Amino acid sequence: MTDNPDRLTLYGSFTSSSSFKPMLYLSLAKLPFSFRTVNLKFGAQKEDWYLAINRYGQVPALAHRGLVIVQSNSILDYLARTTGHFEPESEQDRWHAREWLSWESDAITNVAKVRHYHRFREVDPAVMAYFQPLAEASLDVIDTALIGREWLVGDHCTIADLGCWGRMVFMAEGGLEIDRWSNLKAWSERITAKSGYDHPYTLIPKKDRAFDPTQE
Ligand SMILES: N[C@@H](CCC(=O)N[C@@H](CS)C(=O)NCC(=O)O)C(=O)O
Repeated sequence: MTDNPDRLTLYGSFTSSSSFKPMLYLSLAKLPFSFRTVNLKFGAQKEDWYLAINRYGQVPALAHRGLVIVQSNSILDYLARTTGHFEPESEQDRWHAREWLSWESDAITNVAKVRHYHRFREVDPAVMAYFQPLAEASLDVIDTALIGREWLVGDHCTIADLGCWGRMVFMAEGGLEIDRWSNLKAWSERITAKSGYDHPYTLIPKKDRAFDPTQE
């Protein structure tokens, strides 16, 4: 696939919650883009061609108009700024959404860790005993923040919702049952009901693919 520099190109993997976040944005916003798969199972993220794109050797990465953006929350920020979707209305709320993204990379990342240790890498039980309460505490924070509200910021779905939900989307694979958090569950159902939503294993292709929603 030859990448046109004016076309959004997302690099990612279907098992990756970090990849799901920008993928979800692009799918819900119905934007045209190209997807390039980076096979984590075979270590493609550490190959020279990909390290030249993402110095951290991780997915995702976004290429657009000669720029390369890495780190899923920076990508969400970039997409919101350049395409205008899922961006809060007021200046204060735009910062508020970005505060959530910064917090999620400290806190909800523990949900991703618990899932990773359940699903991909067996760890000493003491490691799990450390991360599990941190993961649960982050879900408690989201659940409490959603009392009496539909969305984390303002009155509509923003990058804060996509970033936080996207990172916790595999929580069940970590043994974290969503029924325990009723506000969080109702919020997730508002997101999953959106046109263009699908589970990461379905939404994120396993091979390179072009998405052209207006032509489909
Ligand atoms: N803070 C990064 C985390 C990225 C990350 O952890 N990516 C994982 C997949 S979810 C990855 O590439 N793992 C493979 C590796 O680290 O070698 C982000 O939000 O983009």
